[in-house]
Amino acid sequence: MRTWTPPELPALPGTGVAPKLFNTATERLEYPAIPEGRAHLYVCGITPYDATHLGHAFTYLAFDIMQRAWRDAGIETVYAQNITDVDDPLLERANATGADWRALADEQIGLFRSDMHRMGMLPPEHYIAVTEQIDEIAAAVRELLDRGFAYTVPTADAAGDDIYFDTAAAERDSQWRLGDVAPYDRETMLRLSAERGGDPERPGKRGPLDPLLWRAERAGEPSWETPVGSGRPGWHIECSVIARGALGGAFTVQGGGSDLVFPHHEFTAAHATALSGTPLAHAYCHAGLVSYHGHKMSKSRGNLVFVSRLLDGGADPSAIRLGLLAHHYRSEWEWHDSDLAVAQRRLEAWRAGLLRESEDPTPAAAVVRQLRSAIANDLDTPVMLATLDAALDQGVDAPGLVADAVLALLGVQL
Ligand code: 5CA
Ligand code: ZN
Repeated sequence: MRTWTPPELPALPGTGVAPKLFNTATERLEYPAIPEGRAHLYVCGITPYDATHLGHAFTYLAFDIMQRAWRDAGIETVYAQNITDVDDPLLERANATGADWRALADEQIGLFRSDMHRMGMLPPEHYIAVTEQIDEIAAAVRELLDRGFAYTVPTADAAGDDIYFDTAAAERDSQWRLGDVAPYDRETMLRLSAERGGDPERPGKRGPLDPLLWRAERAGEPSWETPVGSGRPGWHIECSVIARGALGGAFTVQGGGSDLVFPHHEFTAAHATALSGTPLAHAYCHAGLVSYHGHKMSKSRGNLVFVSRLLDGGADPSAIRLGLLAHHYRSEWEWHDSDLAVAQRRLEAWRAGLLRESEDPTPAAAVVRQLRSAIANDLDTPVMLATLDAALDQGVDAPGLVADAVLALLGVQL
């Protein structure tokens, strides 16, 4: 899929250091492996309806900042993102509104692309829709069947069988173990599976957590003719195949919002390990979930604040970025409508501070050093913002350097 034009990214004097990142899988801060100085990042993309809300923007901004940190440290980045452009909730929305699912997806992908561009987000080098990789995904399902990691479950309402991943077989015959990614007990996994697209109660499965790999064609649903029958792929195998196809084995970071830890990232990793014998990623990083009006901002609840509406209403994209960056990417927090005005005031204060004549200006080189040390500490943007509040309140000796650092590391235009 087409992406969007990259934002300006000034080079700063000297180099930063590679960031230490919190790995969900080990629950520790780590330096994930970056072979040959190239960091490979996969971030789970949108299901294209109700895009782009501030929860989405917070997650994509976290991984935008991660790449800015790597680039400033002299590390090249290769970024892949998917689009889940065929999936139950998208089809349900299209049915409910009488829209064609393909037209809905295309319109929302266009809106997301425009929002990402306006927000100054670094675009992925590989931007891949599920519907562009059906053959590759079906081939992976075929291989899982052939190697005993998958089984069929008969259907009452379809001509063919559904296909499921055999969790117990994978634990026995591959290097993957349930819980490798998600630090949860079994009871929590069962609850999350039911809440997040799984079907632990479905009769005929070998294990309740076994996830769907292939859904046989149902009347009125889009489907593709493949070597595993006519139908469409399950959710986790899509990201597993797209990520490995774009980035290869054991890449640097698998990312997304924390609602994806289980079952999505657990089974994305399980499928990849069963297929390739190597882990999917060196680290699994997750952004905290943004709430609004007391609940997680979600399409199902409808409590959404759209980036495009804020921008169309005259909001400065840099102010929206500052409103989000005021929270550490792993924190769970609530957006209040007043947050935008607070961020706008901060942005204006910084812009004024840049022009301030001072008797005793803060050395810009020291500001850059402090920004680099904060971003290297698990992308600590609240500390970066506090550093800039203090420095710009006092005035700086080299405003151009500070403006470049703010643009390069935070994507905020002063
Ligand atoms: N298509 C799948 C991933 S393969 C999906 O989760 N799509 S999504 O449109 O629901 O979400 C897109 C991204 O935004 C995901 O990484 C998700 O974890 C993240 N996200 C969704 N809601 C929130 C929220 N309220 N706060 C923070 N991140 C969120
Ligand atoms: Zn995904």
